[in-house]
Amino acid sequence: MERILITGALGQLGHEFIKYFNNKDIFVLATDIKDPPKNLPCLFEFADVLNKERIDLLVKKYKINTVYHLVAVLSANGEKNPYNSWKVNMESFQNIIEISVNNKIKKVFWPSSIAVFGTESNLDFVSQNPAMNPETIYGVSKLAGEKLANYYFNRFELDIRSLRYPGIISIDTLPGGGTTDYIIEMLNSAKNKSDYTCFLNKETRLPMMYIDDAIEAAIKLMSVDRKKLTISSSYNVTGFSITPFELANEIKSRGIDITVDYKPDFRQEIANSWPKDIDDSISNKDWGWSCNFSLKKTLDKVFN
Ligand code: AKB
Repeated sequence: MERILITGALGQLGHEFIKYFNNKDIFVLATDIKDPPKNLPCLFEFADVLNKERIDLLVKKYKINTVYHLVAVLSANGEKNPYNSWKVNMESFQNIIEISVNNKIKKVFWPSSIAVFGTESNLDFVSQNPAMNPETIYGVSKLAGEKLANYYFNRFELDIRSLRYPGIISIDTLPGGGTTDYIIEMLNSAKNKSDYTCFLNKETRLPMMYIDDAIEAAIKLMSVDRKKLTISSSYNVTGFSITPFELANEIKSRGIDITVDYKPDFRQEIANSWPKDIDDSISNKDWGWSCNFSLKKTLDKVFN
């Protein structure tokens, strides 16, 4: 029987994982450093994952055997304070690793990102293991985390599983401080019938994925027999790729009248170092991954 701890549980992914596990009647302890909403359907404890003793205590108290460690400062926010981003992203992961080894945690899920790539990665279509020189502190910390995952699997057989997420599209729960956030902002503007100023230029192609696919991918990866996994760092996954201009046209083709302006800011440079498209065939081969949500199906969900 799984007993799951989710850190950073009130973020974009956390909310959806809680919903998913709640529907399956699985025990979940959600932790975060923010106030939980009143209707959170699971146990909640305030806990800063930089406080190792507190997390260790909660793991013992609630007999946790699986961890979804979702705490992260995303790419754009990360550039505002790289020192703090490294601390939050890496010290928290190192704490979770140590606690997991000491408490014999069965499995850890930890999201990586397309931010691990860089301009030498053949960005038109990145393979699973190209040259990787990330240009953001977020990307550097995610790549370092991937190396840690690989190291601790080899050293202690700690079963950490990870996906390199593209931009994740959810409407109910907003992300915070990412470079792919424009897509959610534009979709929300369209839903609210307001115009939108995009912080990326109109031709910036980036990979995206609908939230249901993001959850499904993680659950699938977490449930497969470890022997099937040939990668112990992080797996490429994607849904579809799109530019802001193409998205604006798709929205308009649904009869929604939206004016989109383009005023690229510092996030443009980040996006320029990220993939346009991703080869996720190894995920397909190893654990049967394929996305369910095309662009059309995603927009049907968003606008229905
Ligand atoms: C970001 O934009 O920073 C994130 C990501 C792709 O990891 N959404």
